[in-house]
Amino acid sequence: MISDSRKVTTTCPYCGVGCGLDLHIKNDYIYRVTSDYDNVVNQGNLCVKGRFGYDYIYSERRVTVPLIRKTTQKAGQRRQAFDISEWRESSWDEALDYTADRLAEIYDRDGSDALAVYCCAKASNEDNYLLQKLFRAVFRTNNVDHCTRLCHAGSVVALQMAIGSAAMSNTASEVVESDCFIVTGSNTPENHPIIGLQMKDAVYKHGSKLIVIDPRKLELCEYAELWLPLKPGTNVPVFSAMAHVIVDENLCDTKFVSERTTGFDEFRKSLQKFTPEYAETISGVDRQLIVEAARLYARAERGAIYWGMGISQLAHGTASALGLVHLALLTGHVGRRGTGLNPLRGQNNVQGASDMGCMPYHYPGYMEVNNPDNAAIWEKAWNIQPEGLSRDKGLTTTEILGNVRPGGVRALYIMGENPMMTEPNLNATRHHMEGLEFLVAQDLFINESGAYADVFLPATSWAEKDGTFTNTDRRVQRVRKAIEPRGQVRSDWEIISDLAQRLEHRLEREKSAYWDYSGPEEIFGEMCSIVPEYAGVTYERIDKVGLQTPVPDEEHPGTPYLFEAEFPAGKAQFFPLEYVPVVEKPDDEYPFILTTGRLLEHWHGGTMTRNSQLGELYPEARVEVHPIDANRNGLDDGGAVQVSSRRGEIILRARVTEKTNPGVVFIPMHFVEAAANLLTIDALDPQAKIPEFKACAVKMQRVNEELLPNPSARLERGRW
Ligand SMILES: Nc1nc2c(c(=O)[nH]1)N[C@H]1C(S)=C(S)[C@@H](COP(=O)(O)OP(=O)(O)OC[C@H]3O[C@@H](n4cnc5c(=O)[nH]c(N)nc54)[C@H](O)[C@@H]3O)O[C@H]1N2
Ligand SMILES: Nc1nc2c(c(=O)[nH]1)N[C@H]1C(S)=C(S)[C@@H](COP(=O)(O)OP(=O)(O)OC[C@H]3O[C@@H](n4cnc5c(=O)[nH]c(N)nc54)[C@H](O)[C@@H]3O)O[C@H]1N2
Ligand code: SF4
Ligand SMILES: [Mo]
Repeated sequence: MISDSRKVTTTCPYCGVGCGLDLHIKNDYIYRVTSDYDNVVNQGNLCVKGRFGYDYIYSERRVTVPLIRKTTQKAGQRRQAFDISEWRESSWDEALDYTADRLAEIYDRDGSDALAVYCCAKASNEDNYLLQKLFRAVFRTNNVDHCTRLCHAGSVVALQMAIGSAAMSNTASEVVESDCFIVTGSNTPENHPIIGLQMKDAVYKHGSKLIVIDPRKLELCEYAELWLPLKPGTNVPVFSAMAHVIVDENLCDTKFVSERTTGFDEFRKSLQKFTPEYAETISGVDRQLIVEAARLYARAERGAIYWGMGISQLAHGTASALGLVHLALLTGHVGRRGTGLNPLRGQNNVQGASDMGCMPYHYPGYMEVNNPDNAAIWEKAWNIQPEGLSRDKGLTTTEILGNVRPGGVRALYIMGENPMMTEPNLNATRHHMEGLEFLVAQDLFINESGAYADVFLPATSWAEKDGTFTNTDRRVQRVRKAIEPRGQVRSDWEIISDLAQRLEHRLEREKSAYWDYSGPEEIFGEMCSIVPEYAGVTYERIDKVGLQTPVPDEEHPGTPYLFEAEFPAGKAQFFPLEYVPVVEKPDDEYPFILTTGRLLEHWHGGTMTRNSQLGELYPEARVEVHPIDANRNGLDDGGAVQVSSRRGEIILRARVTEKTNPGVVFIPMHFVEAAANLLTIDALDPQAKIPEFKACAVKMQRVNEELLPNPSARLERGRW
């Protein structure tokens, strides 16, 4: 360590693994990141983002002063994206008064449900708790959601239906204790790298058998005993055929099924049609592989399932996840160490933002908003008159934008999200954004969505504030202020509490909720005093090592794995499933299936990683095409190609690789100049409202190199 430097221990701002970071600081500058070998989450390991990706906080494109748009929107006029010159700098007082006035004006005129908010799975528990409190307690609306809707919504609905709890059941590092584990729809080494490392350890050092079920030939396939390369969108027949084999060959844990589940008989009947032969015709997976996978998982002493977006981001995402739940219920592979149903949560604090009630149907602690007893609890806690809070379920993120119209949603508050990159079918998303009457962006950068805002509220990064994040295995960990905030930026919670006080004053309420917090610890304390799962968590207790929720009281050591004795729903429920094909199947005109996802080096819309040195590691978008398809279409590795769907088109370079299967192409979602979401379809899962990001039909055409977009052109326009 350099002399007179200091070290601050905190939590990584990128993915849900929640690695511990030691930031080494000199002169208020982070010059190095390491991690403690004793850290329970990552044992000193970090991926490239945690170790090198923090420098976006120093980017010159970061906004450090509040901004107000110079011209206001005229009635009926549609807004457009702006360049930096179209805003002017303002004081915090002016920006917050202006925001309060405009929001209050719309609330007075059109009522509660004209307002909506996107919370932020990058921000802390404290920030998110407060923002949903503002929209519920001040505006009396449940139009509160966040990126979980685009993420594990299908898994969450399925797990709630079947067992009554949606969190990851076991601790990720327990994977080394599994005899067999399935990884499906998750590119773990790129997207949860340290869990990916633990999975490789499980195979190489502990003899666990890995089954990969994924349409792409991922790095993990090299470690797998079996790889089932299914066609996108065919999870239900593959998982159901595995269940068919397990039942047919008497590999069920009959005691577990009879004691802890209901609905088995009807479910068993529904499996008849899902023979391995039938699944093969639909999914393209060899029937023998399906049989072997079923036997391997069912015969394990401890079997676990880990899954990601390839399960939930489909118009039948809920059914896909139920298919996995069934496998665990049939075999009793849940409720013990080394087993479990493990949806790998993506963002650093998406588990936390969900726990904090940043969802349209739930208060903090998953208390349903339409249950009057729950509403009464929060009315008391927030000092609101009885029946003051809305009992109506709010709109989901995907519905919020779809309802932008006179008489619908008029104003949107976005804290740290980027729908103009991350929602499906961006041409439709743009149309909705243009129809808003008032838009607030609270972020570090003016991202593609912030470019439409009337007011920009600059927030601190994770390195400039205190708080907590809750990681994928429910571990609540400390985030610590390491450096002074850049310029005039303020913490999200500070901005929200200041705005809330201005609003309460402006709305002249008789009773007002409490907003005058001394800091994040007080906010956290308020939340923990009401949410049972967090009741025993305090900043003091998590000073060194985080605690895994539920933590019902201050003596409780936390809960590494769930459902040992029973499920929250009592008995778990089987649901007969139907196979529903993807919404848009390939045809003569659009012959390829497009699947979208991530790269190790980048983060979602790219706002953080492309403003960091990581950007140089993978500077431009590429579409992955199998050599057979490349040959047929005359595409060369590195050559320019236009990819079009019925909704849009982009031009990018080809990467000819066997990582993808014939007939399937993959485009990462990170690059605005070739935005994958211009192509994706906005079809939704009917229960979870999650879009079908993982399958739509596209065509490809070789084009002239000169048509390739310039990746740096955007940066020059002064937005992020
Ligand atoms: N580097 C990096 N890491 C990240 C993120 C990031 O942006 N960058 N984002 C974070 C977030 S929010 C999330 S949610 C996670 C997501 O992490 P993952 O779930 O790993 O995300 P994806 O890259 O979208 O890929 C999912 C996998 O699903 C497969 N797949 C596609 N269609 C199907 C199908 O029909 N069936 C099956 N079984 N598989 C299919 C794809 O081939 C791919 O391997 O990553 C987190 N970590
Ligand atoms: N095609 C396709 N689209 C997808 C997906 C896919 O697989 N394919 N995956 C979906 C999934 S799983 C997800 S989770 C979503 C993610 O979608 P989003 O959440 O919309 O995407 P991000 O780019 O992570 O946006 C995070 C924003 O938060 C800002 N930020 C970072 N830290 C802070 C902070 O402390 N405070 C504030 N106020 N702002 C902060 C960043 O600058 C950035 O602008 O994308 C979805 N979209
Ligand atoms: S694995 Fe996730 S939490 Fe760990 S360093 Fe990488 S991005 Fe950060
Ligand atoms: Mo996600």
